[in-house]
Amino acid sequence: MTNPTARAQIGVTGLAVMGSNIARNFARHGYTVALHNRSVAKTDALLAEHSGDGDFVRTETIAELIAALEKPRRVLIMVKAGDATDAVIEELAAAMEPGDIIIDGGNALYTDTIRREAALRERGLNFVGAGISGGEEGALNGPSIMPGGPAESYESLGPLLESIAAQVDGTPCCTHIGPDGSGHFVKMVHNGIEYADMQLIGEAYHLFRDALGFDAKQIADVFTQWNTGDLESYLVEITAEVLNQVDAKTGKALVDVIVDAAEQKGTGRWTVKSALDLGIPVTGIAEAVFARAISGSRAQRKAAQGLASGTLADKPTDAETFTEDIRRALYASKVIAYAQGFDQIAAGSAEYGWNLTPGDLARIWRGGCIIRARFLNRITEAYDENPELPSLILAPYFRDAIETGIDSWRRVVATAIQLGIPVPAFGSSLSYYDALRAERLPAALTQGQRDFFGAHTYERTDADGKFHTLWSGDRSEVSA
Ligand code: NBP
Repeated sequence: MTNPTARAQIGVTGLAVMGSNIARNFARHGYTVALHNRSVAKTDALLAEHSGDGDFVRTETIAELIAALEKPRRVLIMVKAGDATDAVIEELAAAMEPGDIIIDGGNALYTDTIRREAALRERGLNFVGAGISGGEEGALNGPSIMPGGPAESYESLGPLLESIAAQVDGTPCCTHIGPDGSGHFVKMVHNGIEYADMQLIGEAYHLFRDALGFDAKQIADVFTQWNTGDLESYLVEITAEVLNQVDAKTGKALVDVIVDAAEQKGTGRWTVKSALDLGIPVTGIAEAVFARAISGSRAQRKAAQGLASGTLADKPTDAETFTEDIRRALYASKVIAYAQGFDQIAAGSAEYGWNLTPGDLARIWRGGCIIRARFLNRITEAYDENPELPSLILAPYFRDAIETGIDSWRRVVATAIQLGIPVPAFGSSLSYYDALRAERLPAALTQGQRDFFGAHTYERTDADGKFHTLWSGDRSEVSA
């Protein structure tokens, strides 16, 4: 007999900022949503404030939550990532039946998702690790959703997720990413790219402030202007808003009274750790993570103030030209950051056998998420045209964009260095580009050194095989 109370299409457990907004988003799209939170107060607060959003079922225990759901049961977990997620999964799994679906929408580490998916599969349950981007606002009005897990579960779950996701040109910003941890892996790299994008914008701001002497309002105006062109994006848009904000207490630009020490929750760090394991140079993302760490080393920074700068160059006098140089440098560096992120996705896909489609990822990042940008249409087009693209910078559009901006990019990096302004992301992106296009890198010397001290062997330009030299003046060479 059908349980008459089992009428909810989806359950949400974990009703803090993200969970409550996603639950409301489901309800606004006509779904009956069973609500659960460890402490009932959050459930009741949601119902008190937002019951008008749609049809909710209030539950106090996991048993009640499970009983409120139609089959196959679908429960979205939106709790703090880590141990809390494991605890909630265990409680849900114990109460569920084969074929039911557990979705983890938190920021889980993808290797945890791989482990959880395997364990739940053994128990006949479907586990979907879904990356969700867009913060509080996106969760309510349409996030970008990156669900991994078994393809069968997407048949039942996909339509619900696609209906609450952001929509761009009639396409939902949600698609089945691939097996097990792929959704959270892709979300992790998305966050890494977000770090790089924010760092590059920060460096541009720094140059405007210290190389051109612009105040926050002037810089805000530049970003507002840039948001009408190729750089149009959520991050550029909110940069202008942040810079325009006036502090109610002092009347100054708020940005000038905020402590200059950036925090991080860890997804950028995860991206870099994973890239190191995969052997992929995500220099822009790594520099962004390190730049936040430097900014947060407050005691060290205080102690280092007043250290010699050396002789600094004069500041640029033609503000208009230098502004355009910065715009081009920002665009080119951003292309590099995305190219590196997509390289990491390709490497992760190969390592774990996920068979990911890069063009689809760019497509679902066009709306809802923090890195949404006009630019992503170009990435989608590039991968649609050539899914096997060896690097995004080889796609004709991006190749041309870099060619147009290369002189500006070099001027910006050189000027910043001569003025003592740190530009780690602009600089490392340019070095990455130069390294990639170099005909001959100094790595031949590195190989010689490695063979010298460790007999690690090297390859020759004129013969196949591995070689080892008996160094120290002896010219003999032996095949390894
Ligand atoms: P939080 O990450 O602040 O987590 C708070 C929620 O976790 C509350 O519902 C809390 O229940 C529950 N919880 C905790 Br803490 N320990 C628990 C346990 N042992 N058992 C059961 N429930 C437990 O919430 P959030 O900021 O809404 O984020 C939710 C997830 O979404 C996180 O994984 C986050 O990384 C991810 N995310 C956040 C954003 C964002 O912009 N904030 C964006 C994208 C993804 P309680 O009320 O009883 O304490």
